[in-house]
Amino acid sequence: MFVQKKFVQKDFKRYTITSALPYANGPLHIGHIAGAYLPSDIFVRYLRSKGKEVTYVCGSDEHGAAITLRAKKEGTTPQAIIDKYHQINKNTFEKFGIDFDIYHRTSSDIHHETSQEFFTNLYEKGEFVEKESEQFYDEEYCQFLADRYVTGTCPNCNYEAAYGDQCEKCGTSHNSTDLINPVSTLSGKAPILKSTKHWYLPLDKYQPWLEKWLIEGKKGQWKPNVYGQCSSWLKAGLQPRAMTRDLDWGVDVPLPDAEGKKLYVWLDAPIGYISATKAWAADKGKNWEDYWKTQKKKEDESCLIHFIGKDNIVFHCIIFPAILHAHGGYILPQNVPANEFLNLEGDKISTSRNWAVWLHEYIEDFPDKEDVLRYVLCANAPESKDNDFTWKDFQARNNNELVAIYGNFVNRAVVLTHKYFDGKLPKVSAHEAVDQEVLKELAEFPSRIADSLDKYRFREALAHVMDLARLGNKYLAETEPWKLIKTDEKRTATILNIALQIAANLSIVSLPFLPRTSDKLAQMINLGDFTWSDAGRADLLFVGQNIEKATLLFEKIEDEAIDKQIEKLENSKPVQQTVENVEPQKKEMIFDDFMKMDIRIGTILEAEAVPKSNKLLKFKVDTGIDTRTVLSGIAKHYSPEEMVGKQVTMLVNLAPRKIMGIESQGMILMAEDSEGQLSLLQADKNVQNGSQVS
Ligand code: B3M
Ligand code: ZN
Repeated sequence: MFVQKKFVQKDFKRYTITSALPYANGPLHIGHIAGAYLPSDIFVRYLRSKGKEVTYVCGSDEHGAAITLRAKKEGTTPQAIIDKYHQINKNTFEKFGIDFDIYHRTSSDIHHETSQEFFTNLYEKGEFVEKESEQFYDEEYCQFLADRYVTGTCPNCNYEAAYGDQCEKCGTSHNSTDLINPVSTLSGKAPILKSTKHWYLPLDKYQPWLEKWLIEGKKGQWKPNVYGQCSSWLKAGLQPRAMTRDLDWGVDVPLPDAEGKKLYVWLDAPIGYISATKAWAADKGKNWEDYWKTQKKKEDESCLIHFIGKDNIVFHCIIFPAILHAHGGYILPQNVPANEFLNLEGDKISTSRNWAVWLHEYIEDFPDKEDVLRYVLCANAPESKDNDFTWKDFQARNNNELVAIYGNFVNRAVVLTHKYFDGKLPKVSAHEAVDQEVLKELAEFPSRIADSLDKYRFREALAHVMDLARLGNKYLAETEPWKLIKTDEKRTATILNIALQIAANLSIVSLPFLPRTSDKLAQMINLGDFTWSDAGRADLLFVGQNIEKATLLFEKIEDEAIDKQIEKLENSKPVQQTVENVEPQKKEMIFDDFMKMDIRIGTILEAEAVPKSNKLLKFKVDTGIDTRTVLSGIAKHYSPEEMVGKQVTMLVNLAPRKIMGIESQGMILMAEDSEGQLSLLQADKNVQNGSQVS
């Protein structure tokens, strides 16, 4: 666990919370959720439960090469791509209970205007450096290669598939011409260099300011993984970064001499948080500036927090703050609690390899179990290092923790109250030592959980929540009300009252993590409108009030459901087939022997059965060299009719042989499997007869 020595959670009166804007180029998977969405949603629900004013914004990032490349891959337009995935992702977030105030779009007019206003503001202040420079260009596609259009070896860590603007492995941001062995993702060829004009943000100029604000100001407050990355970039020295691109998709550069130029997606995307807030505020009759602008009095300023994955650190901690600072009048992030990556079954999550648990599929496969996934992703969150999600762990955490601890405790307390007290909250009489002890411990939980949450230690906070359920179970196990009822009804009443007060507390403190469960529990015990500050009290439920019949908060997940998921994943892997009775490899031969064989592509002109043979077919083949007769033992596998017109692969310089009185002038090549099934070897497209095979 990281140490935050100087950490002091200042109390802000207003919070602006953002989650990274996912590219609208594909659906969401558990890695996204664990990184930037679940922690923020937990934090927002916690702040709201404390009565804080919060606006929580997110939306689709709809610009950049991520979108245009996807459109190319799906054979459609960028507009069709963003419309499709924006809707899918918006629905998925809603269904999963990620409670944004707005899920906006960077293709909206208000966003284009807002980001152009930023550009113009910086331009007019002379903050940009205008520079003509050589950039990569694909000659075949007649296009400059911005960002993801070019890949190559990272100059920092040698990762071979780094993008033009960023290496996703080590997180550094670079200029595309820094890449080693660059390759165009359009043509697959090495690009040429061509001169073009762009506007650069002189990050080197802001270095001293960043050192003061970040290195001095955030020490001990920001998570070590975030702070560490930032300090090493600053140590290496910042370089100017182009803020414009030669592209035909994105926000236009608002200058008269900038035909065909767009804003760099990483300039406009974070401004998307501001435009989302503007759209939300306009709708709600609020003033967006309260959430983003500096105020006359420091204490009136909003607390800005960005939740992101580690690959976005440089943009949120260095580039965006530099832009906000250069613009002026804006608050800066108080914290950027970035998470590391979540792996899946020991392997990196990958969209292209379909190695992922897709959220929309989870919601379908496990209806009403959103909280289970929230629980597992939080309990296992990649907070300080990369972590692994496995289906077995998912099942174990559900069955052994949610069902056996949380669900079991609530169920026992509610069922016993119905059994002995007709579903009415029984009265407390004198407290015994065991009661005093449990009530003292109960009172300590809310601040313990809050303390972890204030430090963005979500796993730890959730573990405390589960400890409260454990405390409840332990209390029931020690006091044994099911035995006591026979001899001491008064005492049993006290115990069940206390147990249900613990359950009421459990509902309050688990609300940020398990919102649906918290709600279900609150309804079951008829808990009134309480907030975080009420947690710890033992009088949240009133003597005589109704307790509803117990319903299960969690259900056991059987092996079958888990095996199905594992199988689904396995099916997305290419399988290595090992065949048992495959023919052993023949003796090694030299290249010259291979070169002696003259193999050509030919077309079958005529085909007929050979009389008295059930194996042989006789063909007339156009070999490109001549037309000749060839016999082949494939009568059991192909009819003469289906062979006519087919292209075949043929060994043409095999010495002629007489078979059943007919001379065969070559051999048609075939694959034979271990069961003796034959199939023709064919070129994968029509080729000229006489083409040589080598
Ligand atoms: N769309 C990159 C990503 O999805 C980018 C985040 C933007 S946050 C302003 O990882
Ligand atoms: Zn790298």
